[in-house]
Amino acid sequence: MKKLANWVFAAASLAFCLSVQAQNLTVQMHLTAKHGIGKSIGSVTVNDTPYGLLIIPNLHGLPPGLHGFHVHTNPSCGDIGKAAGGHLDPEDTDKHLGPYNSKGHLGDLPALYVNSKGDASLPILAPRLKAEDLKAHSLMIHLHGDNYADVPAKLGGGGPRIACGVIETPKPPTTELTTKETAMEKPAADSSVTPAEVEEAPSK
Ligand SMILES: [Cu+2]
Repeated sequence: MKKLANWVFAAASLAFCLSVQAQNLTVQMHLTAKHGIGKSIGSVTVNDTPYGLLIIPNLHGLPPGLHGFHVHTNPSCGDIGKAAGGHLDPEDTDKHLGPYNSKGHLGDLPALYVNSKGDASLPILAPRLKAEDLKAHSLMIHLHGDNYADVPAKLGGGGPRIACGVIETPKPPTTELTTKETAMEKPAADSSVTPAEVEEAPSK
């Protein structure tokens, strides 16, 4: 009997470990374009850590300075990034409060630093996110910074969507294909149009 109990415990532990396993993903980033995808600017790797999601950019060809950086809802970068919809907001908070406030968009990331050569390599940490949360969404870089607030301008005051990457759902090694693929086919959130347009408003 004890043996059986041990076995059950071992199996349960294994299942638990598999389900909470830390993950990493690499997202290929491109400049946004009106039609199709723009020029490649490198990639961003995200890793689960005990402190949250560590986001490591390996990007080039961007305008120097600080840029708004977010997870957007739709796994699409088309139409100069507008196809990506609004900031990832599964709790429907409708608030842009940055990466450290749990009452706002889950997809609000720390701003991205681009050096004078146009390269971004400084890692940033998003404590509320896991790699799993990003799957089947997109990463977006905006021109200009992000003040992690909706004032004086909505959505951190970011400018146009200059670069984007679709976060692919990697093929799982085992059999559980169905749920993931069904999730990807879900229609885009209908809030997608408004935030994109509001966000573009501050740009000239
Ligand atoms: Cu954004």
